[in-house]
Amino acid sequence: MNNMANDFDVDSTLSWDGIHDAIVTLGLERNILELDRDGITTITPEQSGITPEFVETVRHELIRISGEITDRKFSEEEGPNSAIPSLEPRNTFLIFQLLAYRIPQFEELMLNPALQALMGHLLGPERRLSSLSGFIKWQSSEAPEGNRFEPYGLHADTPIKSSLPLVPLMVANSNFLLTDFASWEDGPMVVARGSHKEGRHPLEGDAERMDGYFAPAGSIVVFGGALQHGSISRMNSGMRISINGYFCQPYITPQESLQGEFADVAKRGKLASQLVWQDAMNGWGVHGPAFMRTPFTAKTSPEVGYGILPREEHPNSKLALDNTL
Ligand SMILES: O=C(O)CCC(=O)C(=O)O
Ligand SMILES: [Fe+2]
Repeated sequence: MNNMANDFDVDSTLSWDGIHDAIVTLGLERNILELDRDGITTITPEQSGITPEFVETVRHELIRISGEITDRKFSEEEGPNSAIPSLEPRNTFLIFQLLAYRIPQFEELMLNPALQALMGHLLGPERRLSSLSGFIKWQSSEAPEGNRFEPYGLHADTPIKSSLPLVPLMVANSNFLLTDFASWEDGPMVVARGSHKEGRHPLEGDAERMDGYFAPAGSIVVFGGALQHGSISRMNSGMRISINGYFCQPYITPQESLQGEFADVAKRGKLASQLVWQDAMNGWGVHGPAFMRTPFTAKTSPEVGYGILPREEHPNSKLALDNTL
């Protein structure tokens, strides 16, 4: 990381004033203007402080995981060593969910000061992580047909039918590029610049106004949930790799269930704890909410069967048995 990003306390982005100051301190004014005009912007490695070594380490991790998951050998230059028939001819694309469980470097990425300053601008002080996924593409054996966007159709990331450009937004996304997205053949993301102001999801006819969005490896591309976008098949040999960090408001159901699983990450500070839902007031699993774990006994623990208490032993059993109520 560069010195400015390195010394920056990301917990300062837990207030609107702090977010404002972070944007100025980290020199992100151009990005704010682009988010307003286009709905999308790129954080350069100079702004994020992300080093080429970090990019390389994470890229290798994702290539390794690609092979592990598909039981093949992947290389950056060639993709998989044997075709995956169910994905041919054009869906030569994989998303690995739950990357926070798979690679230790996710913390450094998620807590990057420039990323959190822009996410703060789009989502405000209450933002959380929704999901962290690896996006992998390799060469398609056939070109896309006509104007179709494959393997990833046109959409806006907002999870409900309306994509109202609320302030702050419901969701916002970031793509950390681990390879260069330099030409159409690389299979870049496509975007309708300015469409974040329209408050709707794209229709087939919107394909015509999609531009390719290009940026070099090491960049973090940031866009709000109302932007209409998609991506196209890769026609070059080799791999196209990114990590997509999706953030949301606390009132949105996150894509991944993270609560209670990242106590170690939560120790890194208030923002880290909030992002992994450590303090969440809702969405808990069988162990109960983080703020008040259910005092199960060995007999009643979820491991031996959730809901094991017979109804008549329940403290309110008199009420439960009174069927006149
Ligand atoms: O990178 C892609 O291919 C699509 C990305 C996308 O739609 C997203 O991150 O929301
Ligand atoms: Fe998307």
